[in-house]
Amino acid sequence: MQRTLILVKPDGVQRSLIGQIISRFEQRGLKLVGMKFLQMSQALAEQHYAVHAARPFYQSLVSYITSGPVVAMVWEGKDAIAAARSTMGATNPVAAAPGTIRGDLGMEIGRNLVHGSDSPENAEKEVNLFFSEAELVAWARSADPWIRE
Ligand code: D4T
Repeated sequence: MQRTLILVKPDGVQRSLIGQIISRFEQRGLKLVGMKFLQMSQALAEQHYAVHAARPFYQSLVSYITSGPVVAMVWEGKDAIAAARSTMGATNPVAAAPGTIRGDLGMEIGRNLVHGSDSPENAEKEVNLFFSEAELVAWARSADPWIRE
């Protein structure tokens, strides 16, 4: 079973899209095991986006992600990372397929509504950055036999 960190970014919160975005992951069949609402500090944003520190868009990325509250979630499932990323759509919403979160709701790469971990290594790091193990809930979902073979 895999876990992935998903963020509803400040534009998703400000545009009242939290519920819609959560629904996409929930309806897909991923299982929610952790959730919190917070405003990211500069330090947390710099840690979260450390891999992009040398990129030209880094400063605007950090100021965007710290500009308002975010919803941080951990979703669990078989191939959760790939499943979540396909639900999110391509990084640039203009290139994202219709039916994906970014393809349906976004227009610009700098306002792309959601973040999702891109590898098991990064998922583990990112989950640990936002959540302690005690904040993650192990629970049995009654629909599981209808979602997983
Ligand atoms: P995140 O990390 O937000 O889930 O996005 P992706 O995994 O889909 O994309 P990424 O790591 O390549 O980029 C991280 C973040 O930077 C923004 N960005 C990216 C940007 O503002 N301008 C750019 O040219 C690129 C490549 C969008 C997502």
